[in-house]
Amino acid sequence: MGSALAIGRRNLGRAWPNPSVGALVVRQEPDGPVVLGRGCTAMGGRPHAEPQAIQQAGEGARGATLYVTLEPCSHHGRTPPCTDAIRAAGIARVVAAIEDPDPRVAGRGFALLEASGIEVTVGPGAADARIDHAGHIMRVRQGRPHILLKMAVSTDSKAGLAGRRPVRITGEAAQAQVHLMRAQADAVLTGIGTVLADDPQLTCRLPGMLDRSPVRVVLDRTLRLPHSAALVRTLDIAPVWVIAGIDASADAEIALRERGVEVMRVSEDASGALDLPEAARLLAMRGITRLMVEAGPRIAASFIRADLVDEAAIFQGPGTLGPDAVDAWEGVSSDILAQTLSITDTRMLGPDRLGIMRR
Ligand code: AOF
Ligand code: ZN
Repeated sequence: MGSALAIGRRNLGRAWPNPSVGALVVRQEPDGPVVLGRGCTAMGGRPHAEPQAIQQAGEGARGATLYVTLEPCSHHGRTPPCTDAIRAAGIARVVAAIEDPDPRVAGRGFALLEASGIEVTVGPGAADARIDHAGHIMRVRQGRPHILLKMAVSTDSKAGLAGRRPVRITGEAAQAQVHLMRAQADAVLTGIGTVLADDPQLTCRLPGMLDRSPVRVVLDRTLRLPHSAALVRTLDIAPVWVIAGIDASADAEIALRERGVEVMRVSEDASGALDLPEAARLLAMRGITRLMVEAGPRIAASFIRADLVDEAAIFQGPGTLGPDAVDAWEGVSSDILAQTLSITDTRMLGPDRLGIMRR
């Protein structure tokens, strides 16, 4: 199952709207198990993992065991049910990490397999599978993506210098990790303030991985996104979706659309800011399962206050920025995060410490 999970992780960030599932066809030989086929949900979600692993195994699949990180689907969706392919191939046993919460499946896959005399085991690798499929589970159960908040903070809990002068908080290894996280996200969200101040690309610039760049989402209530922004100039690499308020200028929307930027609108909350739960629902409706928030302290604080942070990646650099610098937590104490999330992993990336917190 560990191998199936590793294969399944390959398409995190590009299998959406589907989960990135891993599957292995294994035969027990006298001198140990032999892997006959491997599969991972393809880009855009089709084909599913199981038929690919089964096809690779060919005739060898007859009587073999299928390891899969999610319950095989039983519904006629964009592809025929995986349970059909498993039965037709003569697989004798299916070992799955977790049940698929999609209401079209939800246990029916297992029931169908058992009804055709296939032995079913559920549970090995479940904890890891719940993390890998967190986006799918959240989208199906709550109608919003799994949200990862990325923050870079100094030792004195500052996020940047006042007056928006650029400052480097973390080093190269941390930057590479951020780019890897972008690759594994379906979409990365930032605010128009960050776009105007830093002009980021939000692409994945690890060598050879530009094509793993996520959809770039900008919260831009009044449609101030300049056509000259790096985001707009890199539309050939990955899409840009702008979330605007209901009252934003229609002319600005048309002009951005003509440049190839997608514009969507959400209502404003009582404080006049964009309604974040509504924005999250909208992104899920468009198929986003894994959202990474890479924004300034104000947006980070709003996501925390709205209880929309499922996972936090806090990169802490070794330096201090001093009392005049911008507070990383904008009045929301990081203790609030500690009330809903707990630290599951810490590691050093060169001089920087990365802490991962999860629900
Ligand atoms: C599997 N194997 O590799 C994946 C599954 O629209 P469709 O037909 O692609 O179905 C989408 C649903 O299939 C998705 O919501 C999830 O429940 C399941 N994903 N199932 O058997 C796979 N990616
Ligand atoms: Zn399937």
